Amino acid sequence: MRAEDGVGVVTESRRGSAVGGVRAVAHPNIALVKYWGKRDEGLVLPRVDSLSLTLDIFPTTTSVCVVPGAVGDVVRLNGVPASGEVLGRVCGFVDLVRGLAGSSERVVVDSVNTVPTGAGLASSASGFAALALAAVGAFGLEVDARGLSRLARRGSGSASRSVFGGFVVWHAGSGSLVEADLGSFAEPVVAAEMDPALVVAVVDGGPKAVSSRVAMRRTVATSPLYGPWAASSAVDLVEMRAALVAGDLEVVGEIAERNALGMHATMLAARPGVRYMSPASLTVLDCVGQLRRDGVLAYATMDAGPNVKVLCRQVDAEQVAKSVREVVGDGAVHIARPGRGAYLLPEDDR
Ligand code: 2P0
Repeated sequence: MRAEDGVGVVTESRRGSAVGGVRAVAHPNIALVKYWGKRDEGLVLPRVDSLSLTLDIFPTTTSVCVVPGAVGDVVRLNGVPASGEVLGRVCGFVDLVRGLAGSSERVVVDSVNTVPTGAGLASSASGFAALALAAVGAFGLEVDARGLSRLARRGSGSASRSVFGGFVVWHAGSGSLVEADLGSFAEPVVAAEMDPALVVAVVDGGPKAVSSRVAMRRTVATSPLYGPWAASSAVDLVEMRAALVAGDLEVVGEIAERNALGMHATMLAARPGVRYMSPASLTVLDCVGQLRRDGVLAYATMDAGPNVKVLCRQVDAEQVAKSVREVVGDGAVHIARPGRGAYLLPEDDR
């Protein structure tokens, strides 16, 4: 990234080396047209456009404090010092921001994630969106929303979408790697008034057997279904945008469900296959089908894990949650509504 790409120069007066640093909040998002497969791993460039809904639950709050003279970065997640791969990933991201700022100063990163332990929901989207916003503030960089989305993308692809609230599209970018890097950002999409809710059915909160990074790589490299799914996903995106403009939540749900099932089909056909759906996931899918037969607008989507998210109307959310609760046994069920994009906490709130 360069200054002319939406990232400005350091403004000394705004640098966040104050006590407490700069603190930012971001929420998770759930893709209704999925991101699956990278064109370039280093730049985190996707092969497909995706479209998501930012949620109003489970925010991540991250503070970044520049510590002049410190010899290394310190990263704490929920108060516990990070190590290994997680530490490396966060420090690698802060290195990017340091590079933009022309700084070599070290930081303390404190990130608090409110996803309940074992909720089985990815926190990388909210985590890197909050980290990106706090880090650019701490290093005194002027970054516009597009630049922030491109930066968050480098931490985790889906984080590019959590920069914004509501329905969000993430453009894959095209052309050379340099051009695609510039063109791969998220932005809000036009949508008519709707009352969407996502009922999150946690059927298994355990760690996933295969990380989404590894699963994506394997799917692109070996699945004969990946190309056809990517092509159909481009059609899904066009139709999804039209359904959002029309405010037709039924069609939004139909497209989201077919897109997710198609994504899981690409993984099942990878060699060796990756199966995130569990018997309990299928039970929830059956429940969603029954809700529809009973006349309730309800459509399912699933990500790189066994948990199922059910898109419905807010007025039906309690009923959907009750039906899902009856089939998830010990699992938990959460109701989410559209949430806002990443934002800074005011200094007097630090
Ligand atoms: C999505 N997922 O669109 C898709 C659907 C999971 C399934 O984005 O490798 O954690 O850090 O760019 O963003 C999960 O992938 O992956 C994801 P990286 P990320 O929400």
